[in-house]
Amino acid sequence: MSVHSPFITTAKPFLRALRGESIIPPPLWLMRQAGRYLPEYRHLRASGHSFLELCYSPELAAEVTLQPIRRYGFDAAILFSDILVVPDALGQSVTFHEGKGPTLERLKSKADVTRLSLEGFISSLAPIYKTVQSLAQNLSPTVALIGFAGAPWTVAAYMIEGGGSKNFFHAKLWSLGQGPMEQLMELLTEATIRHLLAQIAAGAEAVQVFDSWAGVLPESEFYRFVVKPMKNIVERIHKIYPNIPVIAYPRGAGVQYKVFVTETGVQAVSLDSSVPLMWAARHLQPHVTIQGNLDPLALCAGGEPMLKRVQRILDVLSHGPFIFNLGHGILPETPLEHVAELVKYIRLCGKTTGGECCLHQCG
Ligand code: 1CP
Repeated sequence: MSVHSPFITTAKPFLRALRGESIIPPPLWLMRQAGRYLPEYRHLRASGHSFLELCYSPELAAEVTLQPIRRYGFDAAILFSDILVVPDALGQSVTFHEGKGPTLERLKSKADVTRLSLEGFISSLAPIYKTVQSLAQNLSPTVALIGFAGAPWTVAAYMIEGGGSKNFFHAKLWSLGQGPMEQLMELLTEATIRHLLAQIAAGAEAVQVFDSWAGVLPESEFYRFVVKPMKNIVERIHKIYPNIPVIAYPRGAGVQYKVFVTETGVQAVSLDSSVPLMWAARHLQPHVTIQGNLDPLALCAGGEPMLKRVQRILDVLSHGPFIFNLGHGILPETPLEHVAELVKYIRLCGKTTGGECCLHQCG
């Protein structure tokens, strides 16, 4: 953990965990914690703002970022934005339809990739950095601020498919040489690095890189398009900001989480819900901080089925550096009281680890 400097002290439990400390109870935040499950977000969205308008309005984006912090007191706030602001700022048209997800003007040829440009990229994203700046100035002293970006492969997949996809037919063909994949990956890696550096310059204290579709690639393409770009991103960030922790989320990587961790130099990995806990404790946690990995459906279910799974995660992972989170984003259908129940449980019962489930004593 090369960025874990002994000279830096912080009162923020989230940052301490990222620097390698085991913290009891563990710090907690949830992927997609700002968004459609919150009535205050839906209210703002219903007042006529498009999703991208929210992302590019510093005042509104800061407000949405803070909504889940006010309601639940999480240990970290993640900037309200989206991974697809990068293609938008590179010149590809991106629109979001409520309830349907994003639509992009599909990349079909080398000429389409060549038309994209880094010129003006950072100035197009300037409102986002302004949001980060205002959040950094106004967050409470115990809450950390996370900046983020999509990883090049996942963003490329949306750009090539023109939106979400079931099988990533076109993107995978590009990865096998039937499209200008190297050119697109090079552009996206550079754009991702610049976008993350600008968020850090504006006050982000850690960054998370979302590779939500890493798991659809076979071994050799996983190495070329997931591991290699991530290693490059970590190196470039640490050249300028050696103490900023990088968290990666290579969803669906399975046993390849191990090579990902040892090769990329990240400080933390976010685990999807399919990763076995004992395997992660044994093979990953000695090298990096672990984040995760409650199934978002267990949070939807709530009650004892959720709490039993939460306790098992605490029992297995709280002995090393660990941040509690979900295995994927919170679902819009999630009842608010289940999130409150989860937070209360982690704060109270996360204090005991090692198999002493206090399901009925602390509640
Ligand atoms: O609290 C937060 O996390 C809010 C900030 C945030 C983040 C980190 C949003 C807001 N999106 C993301 C990341 C993101 N966006 C990912 C990576 C994480 C993941 O796998 O969930 C991905 C793949 C996207 C792309 C995207 N944007 C989708 C998924 C499309 C698909 O393939 O299914 C969707 C639905 C969006 C829109 C979006 N982004 C964020 C919100 C709140 C919304 C809903 C917009 C709305 O209708 O109001």
